[in-house]
Amino acid sequence: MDHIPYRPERLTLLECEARGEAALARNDRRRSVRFFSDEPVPRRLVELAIQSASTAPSGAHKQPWTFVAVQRPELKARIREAAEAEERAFYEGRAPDDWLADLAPLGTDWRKPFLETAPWLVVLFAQKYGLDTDGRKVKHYYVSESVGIAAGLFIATLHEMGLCTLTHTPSPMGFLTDVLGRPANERPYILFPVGFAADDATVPALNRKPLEAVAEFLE
Ligand code: IYR
Repeated sequence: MDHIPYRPERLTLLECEARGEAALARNDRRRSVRFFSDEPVPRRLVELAIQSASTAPSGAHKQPWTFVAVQRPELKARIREAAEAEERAFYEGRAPDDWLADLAPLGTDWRKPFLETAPWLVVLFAQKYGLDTDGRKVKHYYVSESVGIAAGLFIATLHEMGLCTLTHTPSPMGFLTDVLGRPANERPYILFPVGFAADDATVPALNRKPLEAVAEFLE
């Protein structure tokens, strides 16, 4: 592959800090949302968030992800029905007590109305391997790391755009493969409802760990 010059914007250290402060302030205002407005979101906005996410670095630049953006009400209803069946089994039996205790402050339960209220459900699939044009397998590397980074960029871009989402992982998520007719090389990674927050949306009053608790500097 050719190598080409790369000249990223060089800021002064003061500008670097100001940008960092601004990014922190903006990211610190982001919250996972479970109460969505049913206001439609233009497809172009979802396209932008997906394309932005797809700039993520990936193992050997294999870009091992597929985003499936669902707007059709009948598909959203099928996804809700299947997700709620799994969630019900989780909350009413499968979940260990300590897990339920950890979830109690979030106030979640098996009901997932947001899966129909949000105008879009974007399902991110991780490709365990790729397929070339002849249908031969292509090796993928560091798939969960790569897809996790793409998920982070997707969330950050939606937030930047004033849209909201939630990293929803009904477990197990195999039903998404069936409902969305995905190929055998893809496994569901995260289900993102996407939309504007409801006017009366609430979020748990949680705190973020301070810098000292999440970082260690060895200078
Ligand atoms: N998937 C369930 C349970 C759940 C699990 C975790 I870990 C969370 O951070 C939140 C919820 C649900 O969506 O309710």
